[in-house]
Amino acid sequence: MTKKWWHDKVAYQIYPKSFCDSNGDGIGDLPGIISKLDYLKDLGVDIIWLSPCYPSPLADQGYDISDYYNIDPRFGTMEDMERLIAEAKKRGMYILMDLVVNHCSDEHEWFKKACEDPDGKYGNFFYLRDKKEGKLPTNWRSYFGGPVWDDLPGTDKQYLHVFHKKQPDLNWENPEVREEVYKNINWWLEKGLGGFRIDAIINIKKALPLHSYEPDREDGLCSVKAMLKEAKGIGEFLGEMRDRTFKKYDAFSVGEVFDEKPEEVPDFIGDNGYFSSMFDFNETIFGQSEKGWYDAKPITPDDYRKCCFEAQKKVGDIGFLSNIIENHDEPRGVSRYIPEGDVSDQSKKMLAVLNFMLRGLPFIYQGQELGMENVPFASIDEIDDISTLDEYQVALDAGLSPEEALRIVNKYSRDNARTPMQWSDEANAGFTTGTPWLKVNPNYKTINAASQLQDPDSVRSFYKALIALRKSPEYKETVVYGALAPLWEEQHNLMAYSRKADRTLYVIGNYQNEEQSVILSSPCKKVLLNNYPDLQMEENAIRLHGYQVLILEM
Ligand code: TEU
Ligand code: CA
Repeated sequence: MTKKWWHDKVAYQIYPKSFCDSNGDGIGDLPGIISKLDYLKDLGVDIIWLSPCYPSPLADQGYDISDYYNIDPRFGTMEDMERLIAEAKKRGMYILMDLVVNHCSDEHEWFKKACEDPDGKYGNFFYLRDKKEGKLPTNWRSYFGGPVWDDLPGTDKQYLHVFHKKQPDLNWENPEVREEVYKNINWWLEKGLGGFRIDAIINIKKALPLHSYEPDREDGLCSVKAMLKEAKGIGEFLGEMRDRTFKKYDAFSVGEVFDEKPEEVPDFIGDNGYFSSMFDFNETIFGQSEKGWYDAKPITPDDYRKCCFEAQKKVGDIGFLSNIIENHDEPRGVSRYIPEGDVSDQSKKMLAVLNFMLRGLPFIYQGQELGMENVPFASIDEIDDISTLDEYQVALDAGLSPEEALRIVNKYSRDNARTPMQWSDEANAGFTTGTPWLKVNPNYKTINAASQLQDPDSVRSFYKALIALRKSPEYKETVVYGALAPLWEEQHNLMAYSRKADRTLYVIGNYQNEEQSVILSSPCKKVLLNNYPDLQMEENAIRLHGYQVLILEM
């Protein structure tokens, strides 16, 4: 594997709407982000991924873009964006934007022109089909519920949207669409961006001709995934995109890739892969059900370990995964991966180490470094997210009571991760002086950045130490490139592995409240990180406290 500039970095995802509001309108913005660059630099962050901040009707919170060459006035101005890139650069940091090109907004001028003249140039920017009474072109169910087809306003046609109806799919088969995408990427890279996170990209290749599949729910529709399984040839688009854009700039690109087959890993992230990296979603998709969130199976510590190791094995040293505990589409990782009732600073630190020390590029989602938790939503009226509103209805339709459906929402809602960043114990967690667009998690008085910055034992201080270890001259090579091998896999509720390069490190986490022991095969030279003040070790036997985690040099 060829070494790349970004391999030894640490990345951080910002959800701009909820990060920091500089002008009191209740919406986070770019000047707010600029004011927090020193906070991120202090933590040890090098790469910052911004979820979309382009002009957007915000039907899907910015993942519906109406102008790819601008900044939404709610988030700031183009000058703010240029200043952000420059200020980041001054601090040795890189900015990534979100590339959302499976679809645009129905308020984008391409779509408006397609409505005006569906048989003209812009009609071919989308998937349009003649409207037939009582029959949809295909029976696919959109990711956000309901059929993927809606009427093209003012015409006798329908258009395809695999996400929300305000997110019409772009027709990647049309070379003119691809040219527009490459032109836009290069325009931003010229501005000095470090690269892109690439949204929902596996959806760009449709199986042609479009047709229906076996229904998988009583609504008579089928998951878009049935079609994606059959779609071949996405590589031609992705390879072309790489060659025409990222490659020329040595830019970083991380793909939101799902369901890749083991034999496709080299194509995606090998030495000349389509992307620099792709996210490991093996843990987040665990237990998913075609029926919906209400039917999902919770993940246990042993499942979590298995998912991480599977992904590591699949990729090996072919390329570099991007490892996450959570993102803006997922509940908070500490609430999901730590058994209920066991969530504590100790267990949060354990989860941090187990994920962070995996081979790959660690991505921290805003607030994760503080151990931010899921939000107790008291009613569905407190929810903004379209996906959650759909899943709530799906649960009700399946016969769950409103109370049960709300419990599911509390567990899986994307809004768990989207509440304002908790900066301090002041009003609205110090996020805004106005009224926040989404409710603040009531636990902000105890979980916030200001208090954790002063506390050497806080979750944030622990993250900072973990990041410093990845960057230390002595251990960098091993933490970044070391081969990973699982340890003591037969032990229940224990996740442990070695990382080997010029040095050998052991990462050991006791994933339960009860103590348990491990026997080292050789003596340990040094304890590099420990989430407890003490270590119970006799000869080569270590008795681990509940949720104790250790990084040892062997
Ligand atoms: O998500 C794509 C994705 O595949 C979805 O399955 C997502 O995991 C699901 O909506 C969760 O409920 C990306 C973005 O990350 C997401 O925020 C957007 O809503 C979506 O694309 C459409 O752009
Ligand atoms: Ca604002």
